Amino acid sequence: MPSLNEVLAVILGGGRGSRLYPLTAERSKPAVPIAGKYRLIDVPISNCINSGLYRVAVLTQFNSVSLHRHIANTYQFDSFHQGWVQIWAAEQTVESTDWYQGTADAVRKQRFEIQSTRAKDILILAGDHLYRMDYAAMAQFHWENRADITVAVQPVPKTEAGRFGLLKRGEDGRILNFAEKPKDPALLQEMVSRDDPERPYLGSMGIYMFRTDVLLEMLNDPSLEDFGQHIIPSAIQNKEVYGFDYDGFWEDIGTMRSFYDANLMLTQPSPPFNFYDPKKPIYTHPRFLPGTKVQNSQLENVLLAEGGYIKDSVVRRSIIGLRSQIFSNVTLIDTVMMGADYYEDRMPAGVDIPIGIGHNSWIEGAIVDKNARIGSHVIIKPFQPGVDVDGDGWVVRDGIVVIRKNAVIPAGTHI
Ligand code: ADQ
Ligand code: ADP
Repeated sequence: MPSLNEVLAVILGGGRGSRLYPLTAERSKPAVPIAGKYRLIDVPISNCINSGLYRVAVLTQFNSVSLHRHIANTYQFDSFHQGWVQIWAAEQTVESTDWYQGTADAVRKQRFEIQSTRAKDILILAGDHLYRMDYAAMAQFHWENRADITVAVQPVPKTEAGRFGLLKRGEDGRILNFAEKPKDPALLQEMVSRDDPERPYLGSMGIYMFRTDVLLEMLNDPSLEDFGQHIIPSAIQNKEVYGFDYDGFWEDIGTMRSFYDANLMLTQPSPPFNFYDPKKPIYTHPRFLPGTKVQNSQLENVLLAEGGYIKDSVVRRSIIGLRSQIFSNVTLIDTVMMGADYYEDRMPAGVDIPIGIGHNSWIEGAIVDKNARIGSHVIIKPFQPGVDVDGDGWVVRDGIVVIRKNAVIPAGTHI
């Protein structure tokens, strides 16, 4: 049986990142902050570490400084592990002047790096999922079945079938058919794999384990650009493909709505996903910040990160990120406040609003990106789902108001 030391994890860090724009305007998607003190990339990397998988490559199109800093400051293994976490950014070479096209193309462009690791198997992961999974169990299953490809699958209800790649599993456990996000009723009927009428389908989680030689051989065909659309459907024809069952909490948080909902879910008394698990923690950059000081305020279902200050305010169902400053008489509801990168000793020239939220402001249904300066007497209310608007320093995406990183929202603004 091979060992996890012979497996390379490759995390798909995102294409253009347009679905999370403007959170991805100045950073790559893996560096987007989540849950007040983490970044999206901490989830799959922590799953790798907790599974005993210590070689991790993050593929990204956007080579952002904050992602580099975060990886360099957080994921350094000691000399007993021989592990590493590297960023493989899209680069132009003599051979290729294109940036990554689809997900498989992103991996193809790094085939020499992959070969140089001499890994026997490659675990392909997405960078925008919230879940905890033991990849060691998946690897064991892959090796026991002598699979070419193993796809992590979960039960999917009828209402969500169109969002997933669906797999049809035969008696012997092998995958016989695959349809990427099918809509056609006849095809959907054909893809039923489970007896359960509530959740009759097996959906691909976009998590794949490949024998390295099988993957590299398939990538020789330049028409196969995307895992879901091309590689997996083509593999069904002539490769041994198996489905590995997973039935825990799992959420794709790559859209503004799902990202927002997943953050607010964490403020519930017993959320279905918890960042804290003593056996399988989610790791992040250690920071040595003091506790957040809360003075004369009312907090209800709040996830509060360190280093902040809240005075004479009311906060409900919200995330308060690192170094957040909330001044007096503020009402904050259903909001994801990402916090600040630094404490400022003095404001930049021409700016008279400090980082944080000014007095007498009402902020509801928003995502406030890092280092934003919201003046006093500002009112922000959510829009109807589906509404998109572009403003100065803010946008509305699917009804959620997003205050951009470093934005200055003048006193008295109503959004
Ligand atoms: P999607 O999530 O729709 O479906 P896709 O948009 O290709 O697939 O994204 C997969 C992952 O790759 C995401 O984390 C994304 O950010 C990243 N990514 C996309 N383009 C990239 C690029 N050019 N370079 C680097 N990273 C990139 C997939 C499968 C479905 C499955 C769902 C489960 O295709 O079959 O059901 O995932 O969510
Ligand atoms: P985090 O603390 O969220 O992990 P980073 O690793 O990106 O975030 O750290 C915050 C970064 O902001 C640090 O690199 C810090 O040097 C930088 N920083 C500090 N002061 C300022 C400033 N005045 N303007 C911009 N960036 C600053």
